[in-house]
Amino acid sequence: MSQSELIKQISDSMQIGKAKLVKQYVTQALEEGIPALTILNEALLEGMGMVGEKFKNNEIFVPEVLVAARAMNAGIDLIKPQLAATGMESKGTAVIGTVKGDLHDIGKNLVRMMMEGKGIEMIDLGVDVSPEQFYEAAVEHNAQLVCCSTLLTTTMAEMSNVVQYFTQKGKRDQVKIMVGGAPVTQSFCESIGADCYTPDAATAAEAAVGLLAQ
Ligand code: B1M
Repeated sequence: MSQSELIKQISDSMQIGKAKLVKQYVTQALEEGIPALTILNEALLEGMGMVGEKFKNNEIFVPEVLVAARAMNAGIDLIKPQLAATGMESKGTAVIGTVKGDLHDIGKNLVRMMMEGKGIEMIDLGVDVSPEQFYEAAVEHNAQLVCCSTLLTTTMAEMSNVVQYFTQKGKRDQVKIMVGGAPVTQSFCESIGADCYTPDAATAAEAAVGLLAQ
């Protein structure tokens, strides 16, 4: 099978939620030397984009999206070691989570992995994380960076609540707050007084290193 056929097989299997096939083809792709980032961008993310389109057009529904998401995670698990090469000195500590009311976690997990790959210690609070939980974890772990993800327009306001909560507690100047996720934009970031917006996981990891070095 050629590289492009293999990439297509991964994407197609993921879109129909065949996790076993995704694992088989991703393993084959890695053995054939296809870089993890190519598998991520050209097969898994591309495929999930198509799932999103079908979901939006009511061609598929939540159960199908869920199995596709599970298949995507199965593929991500296999490329994770290459995405997050470890063994480097810690560059600082960050807490990360998907904001309150939002249960999407694939993008947030990718951001975490990429940041781990840059040597940042990541405290992952999971999904549906309240401003209080972000704050308490940041204090407990002495984190310099707080990373908030959301995929829903209805929960974007929670990011503003996180910024305000740190301000209320008098800790706003001790942490940098990064925001991201499909509906988030640079102007939204500025409007809520967050420190940094990035559109994807790789850029987020680079920006995080920059912020921690400040
Ligand atoms: Co949901 N969903 N979903 N969903 N879902 C979207 C987001 C949606 C756009 C689909 C659509 O209508 N086209 C839509 C939101 C519409 C809107 O708000 N404008 C939507 C909806 C409506 C819903 C429900 C309300 C559906 C319902 O129940 N009727 C419901 C909400 C539940 C809830 O959260 N309370 C729901 C549920 C689900 C599933 C559970 C079925 C599943 C999630 C499974 C999981 O995450 N474990 C799911 C999925 C999979 C999607 C789509 C299809 C794919 C999301 C995804 O994982 N993308 C999505 C459509 C789409 O995005 N095309 C959709 C891949 C992922 C790698 O990308 O998360 O964007 P993303 O992350 C990127 C960047 O955004 C960025 O980096 C990542 C990679 O480079 N990034 C950051 C993310 N966080 C960052 C943080 C940063 C920086 C960058 O700094 C801190």
